[in-house]
Amino acid sequence: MATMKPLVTDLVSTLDHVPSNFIRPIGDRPDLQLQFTTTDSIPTIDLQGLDASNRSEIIQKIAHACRNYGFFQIVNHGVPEEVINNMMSVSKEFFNLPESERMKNYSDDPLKTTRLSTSFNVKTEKVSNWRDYLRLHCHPLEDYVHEWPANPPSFREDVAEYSRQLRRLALRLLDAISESLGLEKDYINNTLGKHGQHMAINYYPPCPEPDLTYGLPAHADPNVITILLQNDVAGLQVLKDGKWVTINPVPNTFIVNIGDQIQVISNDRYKSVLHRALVNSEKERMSIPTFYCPSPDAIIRPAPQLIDNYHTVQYKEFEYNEYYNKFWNRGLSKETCVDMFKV
Ligand SMILES: O=C(O)CCC(=O)C(=O)O
Repeated sequence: MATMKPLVTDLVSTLDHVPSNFIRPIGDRPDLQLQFTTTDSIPTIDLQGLDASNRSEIIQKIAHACRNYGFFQIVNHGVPEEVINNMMSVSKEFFNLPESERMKNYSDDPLKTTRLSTSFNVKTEKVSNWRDYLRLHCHPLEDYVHEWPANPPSFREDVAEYSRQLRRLALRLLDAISESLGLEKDYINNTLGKHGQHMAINYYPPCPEPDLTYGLPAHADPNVITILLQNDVAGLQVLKDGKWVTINPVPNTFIVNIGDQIQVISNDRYKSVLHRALVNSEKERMSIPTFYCPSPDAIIRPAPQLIDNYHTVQYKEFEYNEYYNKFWNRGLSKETCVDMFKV
């Protein structure tokens, strides 16, 4: 029976309606009329010269974007175009594999470090999302690469190279964000313990009724920063001053957003902002977020340098593990997880 198929990818060819478990309540549905009419966007920051003469100017731009948007796009980021193209092609090839081949990687256990799954957390959620995803842990690479899919044949090599490049980029951005807060360059780096790096390869098949469901509903990211690559199909929206702003795809550009842990470390100077993914009836959409994270045992707290009489302490201290488990088990929600850790 078609509805027994676990992945949306394998359901879609048999459907001309969205099954009832995907339908959002009225009042919580995307407004597709508005989707492409907005001309607003997020700042674009050119990283050329970040490690040399333009550093202070770029850091000021980063501070402005983190304070006012929680999101920015980057160009001249140093990741070779070929590495990006290989990552996108091998991901598409993976989702085009026969169902039996893809399903070798399937699991609905959020604790598994390599898994193909669907929606968000099928064990806890009431309404499903129009998304399949392959989730991978990427750092340290040698601990995880052997778990990754062996098919397509170049998958491990292409994804490993992309992960190395993205780690380098994430570390440069963390240094810059640290400095933009007036902290030592390595303050955030040192807070993260052994560091973690995860990746999702999100696959959103065309949807027969995209006005009834989401690829992913509004949520903020639980990690430190996210660096997202999207294919040439729009769908990502960011909340800015109460309005949803569509981030149209620009080739060879990454979208960076502040996660909840920077909101905590910055003692609320920077905000982890709600975003969501819409689907459409014509084209498959793909997005590949790299989630840069603390190690599970890292202790997270507001930086003492950012606490004073005007900025009283906003969060209690916690272990990242505790935060991350709460995030996965409570479901995606407009009430961000970070509020549960307020003093
Ligand atoms: O598909 C997108 O553009 C957003 C993905 C996202 O927010 C996520 O995977 O957490």
